[in-house]
Amino acid sequence: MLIRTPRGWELPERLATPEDIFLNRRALLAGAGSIAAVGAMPELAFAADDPTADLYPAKRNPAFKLARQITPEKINSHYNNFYEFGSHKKISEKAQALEVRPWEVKIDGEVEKPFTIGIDDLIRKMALEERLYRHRCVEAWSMTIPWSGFPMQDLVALAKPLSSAKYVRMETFHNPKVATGQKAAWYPWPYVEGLTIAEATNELAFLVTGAYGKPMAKQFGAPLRLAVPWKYGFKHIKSIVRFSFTSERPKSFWEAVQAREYGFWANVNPAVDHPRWSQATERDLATGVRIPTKLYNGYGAQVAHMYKGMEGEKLFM
Ligand SMILES: Nc1nc2c(c(=O)[nH]1)N[C@H]1C(S)=C(S)[C@@H](COP(=O)(O)O)O[C@H]1N2
Ligand SMILES: [Mo]
Repeated sequence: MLIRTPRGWELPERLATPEDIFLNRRALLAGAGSIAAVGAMPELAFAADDPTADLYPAKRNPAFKLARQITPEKINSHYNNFYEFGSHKKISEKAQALEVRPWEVKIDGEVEKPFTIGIDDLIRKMALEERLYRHRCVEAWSMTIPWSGFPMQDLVALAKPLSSAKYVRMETFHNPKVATGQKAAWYPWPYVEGLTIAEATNELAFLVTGAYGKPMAKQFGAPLRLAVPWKYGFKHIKSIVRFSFTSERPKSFWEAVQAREYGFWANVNPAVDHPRWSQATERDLATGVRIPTKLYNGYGAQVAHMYKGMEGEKLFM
């Protein structure tokens, strides 16, 4: 039985903490494109010895251009959800304790032949590209990020799932010595997320290895993290160590914690409120401006077809 404790990002008051206001005032002062005003924050770079550093910057895929302003790296890299390192946004320094090499990724479950692959071998098998994606957190803030990585459908192809496989279950590392947040026993560690095979092979489902033109910083979920931009941020599982193909729908981390508030589907919809706050608008962290939220976070043309005939499901929470 899970003990119900308050979690920072669930509290409506968190939508306007002094930290948020600070970040947004800085963003406004900085103005379009300039990050000069956030210069006081320490730079937290990727490991200089990253064995895949030569693959960046990856070529930008022009199909994923956006009109929105890119969130300055210094704002994004100091405002993160990564409960393994704490239940607040300032985990970036703690996350530097995570060792991202060696790193192995296990592929198992209903596949032709389960296997384990080193992250560098995996990355070098894939053709990396850069995509600009919007990111909409369930807490009603958003960012725009230049991710680098490869389509998840390429990983599914490598895994060779059996026809009985209907879902992909993904798992984050588990190491409470390094990730002290994992000592909090009321959470069902490790972090788990899931997608249907249709979702995982949708053109938008992206496995992220880099950001801002270089290997991804640890606080973003290095060395491998998911981006499914039509879904709320909590689906974007970080620091993945395992992909299991299953015939049964996996239970995701937040669903296990509080199913009434966080479901499996978690598709963005401004018309469906979170039980404790509105989802109609979001604060764009690049500008500090509150803007209307779009159905499927603006990606309906690419994804809405997958949910036809599923109206009985709780598709939007
Ligand atoms: N393993 C793990 N993955 C995670 C989380 C987490 O706490 N642990 N938080 C999620 C949430 S709620 C969001 S909004 C995004 C945040 O990603 P960012 O820090 O790169 O903005 O990561 C998601 N992935
Ligand atoms: Mo989130």
